[in-house]
Amino acid sequence: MTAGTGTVAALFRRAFDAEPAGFWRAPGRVNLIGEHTDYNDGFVLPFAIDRATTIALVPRDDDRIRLISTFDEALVESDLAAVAANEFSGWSAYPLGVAWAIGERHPSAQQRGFDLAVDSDVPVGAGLSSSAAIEMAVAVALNDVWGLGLDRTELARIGQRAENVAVGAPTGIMDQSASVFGQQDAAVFLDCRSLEVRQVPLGFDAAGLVLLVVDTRVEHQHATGGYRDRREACERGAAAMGVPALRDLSVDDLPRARQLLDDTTYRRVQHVVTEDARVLESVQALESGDLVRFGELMDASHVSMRDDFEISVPELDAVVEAAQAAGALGARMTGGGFGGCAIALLPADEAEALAADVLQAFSDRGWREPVPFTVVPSDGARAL
Ligand code: GAF
Repeated sequence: MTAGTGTVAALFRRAFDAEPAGFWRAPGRVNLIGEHTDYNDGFVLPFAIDRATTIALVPRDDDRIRLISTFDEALVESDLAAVAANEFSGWSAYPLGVAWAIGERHPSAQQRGFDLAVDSDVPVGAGLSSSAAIEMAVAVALNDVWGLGLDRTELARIGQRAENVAVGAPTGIMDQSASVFGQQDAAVFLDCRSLEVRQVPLGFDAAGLVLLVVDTRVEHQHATGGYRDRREACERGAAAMGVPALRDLSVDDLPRARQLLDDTTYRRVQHVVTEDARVLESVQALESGDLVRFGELMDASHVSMRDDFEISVPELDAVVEAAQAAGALGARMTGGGFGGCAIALLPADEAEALAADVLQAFSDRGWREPVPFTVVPSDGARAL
């Protein structure tokens, strides 16, 4: 048996009384820097983490689809006609949405039914892209068993389309790209307009550093509310400035933006424009081994998200403040915001003390107990 497939293999056998044709795995992600820049055609720098969704799948000779997951162990039944009609409910929207998006983007693909079991250790609702992990595991698996021959950029596009249409969350392409392009010890530098990818070596381990993630357990949703509102503000700002996307503005355009835009829209625009610049400078800093400068950029990114984009929450700010007090090189919230996780880059031998400080700070304020853990940059979606 392939390492780490025991749970999903057992579930598959129990549910379908058969052997899977194979196993596939796709990771979640943290974003090091570049938040809410992806849907503005800008730059992002996430990495794939060592937490992933593992699936077992067998293609069928008919059109039936059966799904089961370790989340609830309830069998979901569907078929290709329901998929083509975009009819999904609950968690099955992620895997079935991928099948739908393949059909939409590649009408000549020979689709057949399948039996699928899913297991994941990416925390759900924590902003570590548990959804992209399922989407990309299913996308690489169907690419293999249906013989589609699609490249990784296309698989990421399919995942994003599933998320946007089947799940209904107006998200960008960062999370799916991180999940398919991840590499050990490297971040994924993505230009979200050209979809060009470059792996940026991180060298945290060699420098004696770790990336600590703190899941605040403040839950967020991107299908509704603040995420959609921020995206609309960015589109309004770009239209008022006469550009296709905020990517097309530089910091030199900000004085004009301040004159043209209302205060809130201006601050949303200022975040995105300065964040794109911070991503580019971060790549330079990391490639020249200047981890101190990179840490400063992380801190500045958090301030921009807290004050201008207004997507932080007190729990995320508290983690960042505790990290800075503990001597982290840098710290920031990561992901879409309104809850989820914060990250801190700090010496490995100080991570435990910071985790204890954070637990104490949350307990003092009567907040839900957070979950701190370290992550390492890992390989992207693949067959096992
Ligand atoms: C979420 C979205 F899914 C991404 O596309 C991205 O916009 C991110 O929030 C914010 O940077 O993870």
